[in-house]
Amino acid sequence: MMEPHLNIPNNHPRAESIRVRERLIEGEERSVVTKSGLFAHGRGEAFDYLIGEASMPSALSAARAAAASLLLASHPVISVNGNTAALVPGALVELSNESGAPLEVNLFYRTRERELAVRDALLAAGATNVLGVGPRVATIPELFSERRIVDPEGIYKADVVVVPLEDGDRTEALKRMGKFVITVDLNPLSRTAQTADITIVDNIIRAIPNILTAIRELRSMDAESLRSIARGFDNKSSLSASILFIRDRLTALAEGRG
Ligand code: PTJ
Repeated sequence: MMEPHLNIPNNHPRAESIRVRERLIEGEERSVVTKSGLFAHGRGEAFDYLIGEASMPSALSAARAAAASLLLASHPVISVNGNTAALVPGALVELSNESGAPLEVNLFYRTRERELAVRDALLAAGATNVLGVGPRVATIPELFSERRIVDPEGIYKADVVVVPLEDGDRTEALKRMGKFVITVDLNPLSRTAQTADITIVDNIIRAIPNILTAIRELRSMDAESLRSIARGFDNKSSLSASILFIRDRLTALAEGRG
């Protein structure tokens, strides 16, 4: 266990946010997180400020639709990158157990060292089987980043893929392969957010536990009721609701009503 860099007093107004940052910095030192992951987190933090660091109603509905889609899937898979492994390893393992979706390491900045570091972070959090680190043969067509390399038993044959903090190119490539894509992205304007089938505009720290809660609630429902929840979700309307929520919140703050 690495020494924490800072002793953050509990009464510091930004204590939780600083602790989250520390998790990423420690993750970077263990090669779980790539340096670009630190920048990506900063971008996410800025959007989290705008939404008020709490799950918006649209994010809760999106998490519920994601839960229904995972319960209906024949072969769901959860793609794990450096940031998600550093921030929510335990919740990812729980989501994998509850949904039956295996975890697959899939990195934009892929090195053997990072693959193993991310796998180890998941194993340390209780995972028993992690895909994406063995000798892989499958590739996503027309994709040129390292994210094209996928596990033939995982993302390659999946019908539903959870890809949090994703890049737009791969989301588009997964869609072209006929996958149903669920993402988590604090930026409702990102290409991934706009391309996915379900975008949860929320911090991954809140979004994965929200999907878990919804799975536990919906688990006893029959397939037809689950299908009606999944079909009743429209990503474009949900993204619009997120953007309008931010607009209304900023208006209220600007007028001293926040
Ligand atoms: O571990 P690797 O090599 O796979 O690399 C991971 C990163 C995140 C560096 C890589 O996927 C990347 O460069 O992603 P992007 O294109 O920067 O996109 C990341 C998106 O996630 C941005 O839209 C951020 O706003 C958003 N984001 C950052 N932190 C969070 C977040 N969304 C939800 N929760 C967060 N904590």
